[in-house]
Amino acid sequence: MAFIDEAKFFVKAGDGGRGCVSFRREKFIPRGGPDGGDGGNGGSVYIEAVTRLHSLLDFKYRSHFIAKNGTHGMGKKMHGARGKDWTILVPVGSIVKDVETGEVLIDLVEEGDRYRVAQGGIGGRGNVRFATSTNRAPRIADKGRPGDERWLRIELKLIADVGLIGLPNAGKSTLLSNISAANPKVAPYPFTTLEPQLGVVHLDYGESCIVADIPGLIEGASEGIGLGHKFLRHVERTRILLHVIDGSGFEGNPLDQYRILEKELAQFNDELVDRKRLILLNKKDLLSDEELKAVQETFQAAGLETMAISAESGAGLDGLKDWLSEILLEEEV
Ligand SMILES: Nc1nc2c(ncn2[C@@H]2O[C@H](COP(=O)(O)OP(=O)(O)OP(=O)(O)O)[C@@H](O)[C@H]2O)c(=O)[nH]1
Ligand SMILES: [Mg+2]
Repeated sequence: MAFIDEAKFFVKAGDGGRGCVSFRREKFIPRGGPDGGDGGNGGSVYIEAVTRLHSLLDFKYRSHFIAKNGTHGMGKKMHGARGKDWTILVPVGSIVKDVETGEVLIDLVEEGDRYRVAQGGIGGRGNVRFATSTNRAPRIADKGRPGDERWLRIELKLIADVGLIGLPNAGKSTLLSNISAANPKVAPYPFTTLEPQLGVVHLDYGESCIVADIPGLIEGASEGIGLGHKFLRHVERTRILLHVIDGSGFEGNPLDQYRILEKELAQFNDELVDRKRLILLNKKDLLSDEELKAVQETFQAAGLETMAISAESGAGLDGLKDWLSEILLEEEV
């Protein structure tokens, strides 16, 4: 499932420090020569890709990245200090464009890919450098050059690892909001989610995965009924499906809800039948222990793996994350 996350930001490299005009003044040396040092170079702004980031969230909080200016040169031939560079860390898979021209500047495909997006200004030369045989006491020095500045756009195509599927009102969005920082709309009626939503779920050992919540699916979805069909193609690329079922909403055979939806998935793309999946019996808080046990046994008897959770209260969600960690790590081997 691919989404484009994007942000606009401004980068400014540091200006070069001014060169210094100064003359040596020492006892017993009446007319010391020039000794003004050069200004330091301004810091540059870099962009570097890291795998541990998965979103452009940081750009929501900061849109200006300004590297330090070089300091001015001083007497006694002391050069100004270099301005500190600024490195902006971004997720692997980001591309950066120049806002003005629309030109793609960089495509960050691997961890450690690093590019300079604004070059620091060169420091000005101190008066020492202007001394010649005819002008031994130059009173001139360069100003530092200004650092580059420009507006950039960053775009990131996110691929979800896990897809949440289920009938409308099953609690998919509630689940996403409880396991990630995403904030999808939740409401006690069907078809609340109109557009797919993504969330990053943090797992053990610093691992994380991206979970996609899509609008609820209904019978006939594969033929275009309801909203969900439009987004089914997105779950095609996920590695794991979490089939969320409203455990409290059974009338008749608890497997019916499950089967309706699985049939739609299979009709849409029969490869989805073999996709790793877990059935989440949600809203377990609304069931008595006996009811829950009965439902779970029905699924088990059909050879299906279930986990009972309450997306709302959070019960069972640690277990769900452990399960995800295990499967995702396993799959990477
Ligand atoms: N009691 C209880 N209510 C829950 C639980 N999880 C979700 N709900 C409620 O169920 C209703 C539907 O939740 P949503 O998360 O919007 O359901 P959804 O599956 O995203 O629905 P669509 O977007 O329409 O497909 C809301 O009123 C939630 O508060 C739960 O674990 N226990
Ligand atoms: Mg929803």
